[in-house]
Amino acid sequence: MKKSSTPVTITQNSSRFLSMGKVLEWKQTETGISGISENGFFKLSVYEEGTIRIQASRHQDFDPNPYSVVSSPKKTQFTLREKSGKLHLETSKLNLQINLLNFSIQYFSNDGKLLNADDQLGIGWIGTEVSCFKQVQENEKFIGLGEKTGNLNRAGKAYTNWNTDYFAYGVGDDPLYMSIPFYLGIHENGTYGIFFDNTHQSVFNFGASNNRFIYFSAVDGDMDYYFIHEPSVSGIISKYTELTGRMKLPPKWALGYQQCRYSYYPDKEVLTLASTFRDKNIPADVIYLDIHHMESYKVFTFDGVKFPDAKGMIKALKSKGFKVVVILDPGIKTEKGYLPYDEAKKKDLFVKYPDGSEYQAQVWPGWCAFPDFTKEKTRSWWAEKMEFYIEAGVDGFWTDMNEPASWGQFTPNLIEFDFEGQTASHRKARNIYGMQMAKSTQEGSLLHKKDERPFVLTRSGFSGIQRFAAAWTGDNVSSDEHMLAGVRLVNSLGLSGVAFSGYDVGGFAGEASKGLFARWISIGAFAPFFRSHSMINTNDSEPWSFGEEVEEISKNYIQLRYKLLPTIYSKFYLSTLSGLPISASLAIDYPSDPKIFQTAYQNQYLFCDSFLIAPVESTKEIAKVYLPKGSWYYFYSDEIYDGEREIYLDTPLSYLPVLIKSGSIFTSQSTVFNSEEKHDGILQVHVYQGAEGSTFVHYEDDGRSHRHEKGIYFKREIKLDTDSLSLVFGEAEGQYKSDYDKLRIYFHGFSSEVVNLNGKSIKLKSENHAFLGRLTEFDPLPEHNHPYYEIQDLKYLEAEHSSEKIEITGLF
Ligand code: NBV
Repeated sequence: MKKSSTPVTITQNSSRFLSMGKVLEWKQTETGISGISENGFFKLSVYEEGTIRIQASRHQDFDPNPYSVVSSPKKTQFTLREKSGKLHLETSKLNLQINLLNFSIQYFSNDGKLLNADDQLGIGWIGTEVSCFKQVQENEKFIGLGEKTGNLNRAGKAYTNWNTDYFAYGVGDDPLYMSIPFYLGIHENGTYGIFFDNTHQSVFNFGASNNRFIYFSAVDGDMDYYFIHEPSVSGIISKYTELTGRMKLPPKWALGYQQCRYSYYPDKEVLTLASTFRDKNIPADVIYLDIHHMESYKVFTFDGVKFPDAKGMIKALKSKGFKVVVILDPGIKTEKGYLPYDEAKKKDLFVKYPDGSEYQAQVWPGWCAFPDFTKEKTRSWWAEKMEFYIEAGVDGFWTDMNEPASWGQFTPNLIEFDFEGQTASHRKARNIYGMQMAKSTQEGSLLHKKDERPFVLTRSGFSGIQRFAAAWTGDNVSSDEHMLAGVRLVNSLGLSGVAFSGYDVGGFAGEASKGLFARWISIGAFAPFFRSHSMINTNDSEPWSFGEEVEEISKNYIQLRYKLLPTIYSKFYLSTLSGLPISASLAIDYPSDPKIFQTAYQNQYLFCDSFLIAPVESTKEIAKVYLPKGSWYYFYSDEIYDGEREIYLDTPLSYLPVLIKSGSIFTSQSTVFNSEEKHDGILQVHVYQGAEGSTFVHYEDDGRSHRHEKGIYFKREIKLDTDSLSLVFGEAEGQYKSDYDKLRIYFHGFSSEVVNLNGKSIKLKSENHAFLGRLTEFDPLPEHNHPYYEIQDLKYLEAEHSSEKIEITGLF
């Protein structure tokens, strides 16, 4: 194209839509294209073959976005040519065609299929509001967007990203606490992802109130989005998390059961709580101290009356095998003489009005000032202050109210944040505030406990939050619909890069019925983050608070969680490498199966790859479950079902519908009562016969330090090959000695009586195997007996467990 010397005319503050308009100039750059159109500046950068960043701005200097993206463009081959009024940018995976008349872009896969196309309105502005309009492809489904209520398929609805403190939100309400402006489009031609890197309030409209387009927009800032195309949904999530980062391996105790309440106090009550878990043989790892641990809700204090010897109490909890997590709220009481306030004021670390005066709002402690977590100096100050808790023996941190929340819930937009030295108003900084508080808290833990992996749990966050914290879905309500909505929230967070998340089991607000608590805890046992929590002034809500039957059901499922820790921990490890979720919506592996999007089945998910979980209301005794392709084993009895069909399953409260994918492998261990307790030394390996095999990665390390980063781990692949009918344990990698000295390999669905172990013929043993214990029959009438499932005559093999290769053949 001929270079134009026409200067760009920028019309300010138009109240009408102003599109990019005609491209006036463009040039090839090292990583892509940059240019000028009638109404804006643009830049396209090839990050890698399948990832292209598109920026459009009213200003020559594009807005820097310092928070979410942690990777830079990789050196990637691409070609650029101009043909028939279009610019063609091509990589080995993508072919972009940019219309020079209106800067609208079409995205094709390398085999020429249209993946995504801008509406001819393309990108444009109304005042400062920037939008990108896109056509909808036939039968297109939209998934992701993080912590959003509603259906798995978001088509037809619009969502706002504006981090909001929302007590007892409704199951269709929006926005909630965390914003992740990333979604995936799925249709016949393929799958793609779009991450809109703009921290301002944004809207994603997937076709609400119009039949022409979908769009995403933000109240200010640039159009700055990443288009990601890979052949699979999982490939796209992996690339998105390559851009925005992945979680670090959490301490193993954070995968155990956690007990919370607003609030447990005084110290005696906390100690009794701990003893009750131990007395009742209900496994648990963590007890939380909510806001009543503080003196007048002042962070970095302990209430001297409720907790006269906090250190001593924490020591006693530790001796019972408990870890302690404390809540941290950002609001700092504006009280002269209260050191954290005086210090932060003196050091100029608070959020301010544009005239430099301190911004104050009311929260728990009364009038508060707010640390400006978008400022490096504030983050290090906060991190240093955390010594107070760590010195007392606290193990983990829970950042709450970090939207930030305040009474009135209407923060004035003019207040200012440092934004890494590029001062920004609340409009730009709000959505990032919670994530920076979580970052600073993670840094604090690392600063004072150098050898320990941090655990931070956050309510608020933005794209990239997975690098710093686990997330929970805030103040839910004790109801069946909330229980199921929580599953969808967690699955959606998983689609959006946040693998480590959970909900308040039992519901935060309101009262759970016996049945609801029982069902919820059984579902929660299959959530990445597993914690019960409840609101002040509600009934007790511990696993034993709902009577003997619910206590036994809870115990069964919590014990099962601990049996499955070897699988869960291994999956967490894999997730640190791939960014893929622990609880995976079926849209990841079965995106082209329309059934999985149906209301009846959209809550189903795969936990740790092998477990198909079908969450079901507490009031249902029978449920319809959809089995995707393949065949599936009823977890508790090994009854086998063909896939691609709906089945009916009995769903007594004591048996959540769980099915195991044929051909898969998982590991388990003997019951332990906290994650650090010694098991019996036997690694149980469950192998399921199937048409297709699989590879399971078994991973171990010390569970708490950073030594695994220096190679002190034990890792091996266990492969079921259905062609050679063999099971091979590859030679183990790493310098950690496995915690297991024996193997017990269970063969589900196989008929072999004798197998070959490293060339030696071995006769298999067998047992009746139960994953859950039998419930006590409290009612003397036999017709009220609880169902009980065992796998009859399950064949198994015992072997030594070392790091050497093991080969088992002769399976059929
Ligand atoms: O700190 C009290 C609660 C906490 O228990 C809950 O989990 C948070 O989401 N917090 C909100 C503050 C007020 C709740 C009404």
